[in-house]
Amino acid sequence: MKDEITIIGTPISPYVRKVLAILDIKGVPFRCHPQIPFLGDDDFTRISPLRRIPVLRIGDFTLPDSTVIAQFLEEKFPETPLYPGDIEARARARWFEEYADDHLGRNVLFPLFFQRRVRPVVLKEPTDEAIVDKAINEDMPKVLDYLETEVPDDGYLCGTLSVGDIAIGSIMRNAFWADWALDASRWPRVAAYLGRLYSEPAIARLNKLAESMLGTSPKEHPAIVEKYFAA
Ligand SMILES: N[C@@H](CCC(=O)N[C@@H](CS)C(=O)NCC(=O)O)C(=O)O
Repeated sequence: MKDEITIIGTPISPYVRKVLAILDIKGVPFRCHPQIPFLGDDDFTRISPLRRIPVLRIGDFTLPDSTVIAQFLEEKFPETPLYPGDIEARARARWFEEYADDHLGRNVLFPLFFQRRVRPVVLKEPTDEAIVDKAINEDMPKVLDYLETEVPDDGYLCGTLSVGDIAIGSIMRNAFWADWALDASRWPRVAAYLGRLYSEPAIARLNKLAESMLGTSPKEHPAIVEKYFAA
């Protein structure tokens, strides 16, 4: 179909789940082609010059980058907004999105999930334990100390659920999948906040899908994803 939305990228990626969650919360139908970036062909390079996922495709129109896609989806489907109406809250939501995608991407996702799951499973390379240790013992505590001061007792970072929460929750989830555990006695507000986020139906569904794909062969992924969204 001409107007059908396809998200290219495996739901195991937090950046992909971010845009899938946005589509699901907004009630927009979509398909997902579970591309693994490291296995992309020339066509993938054409639509994603940095060879990263996600990429959105609607007919001949393609758009890379989760933040750019999120803003496009907000403008195209303004119902159920995920950027707050208040200008300051909206700016803060963008800050948390940027903080997650950039800082947590470099200091949480890359050193933990990439080292412990992608390198040994996809790239057949050994995990660099020094990188993992630094992330767990130095960088992650700083992230959690910061978030502990920012998250509210109830609700979300900028009032209602926003793109900032979705971005943070997505990347933190991949840390759990890299056998990292959150010390809830040291960071109780973050633990409660993530618990609320992961109970959001769209986020819970996508996390379940990604969990069912972990440890399976990339060859099986299209069938797993197809079956999941058909159900
Ligand atoms: N800023 C990009 C980051 C996307 C990103 O880094 N995706 C990872 C997968 S989790 C990727 O494609 N990595 C492949 C690579 O860097 O070669 C976005 O928000 O979409």
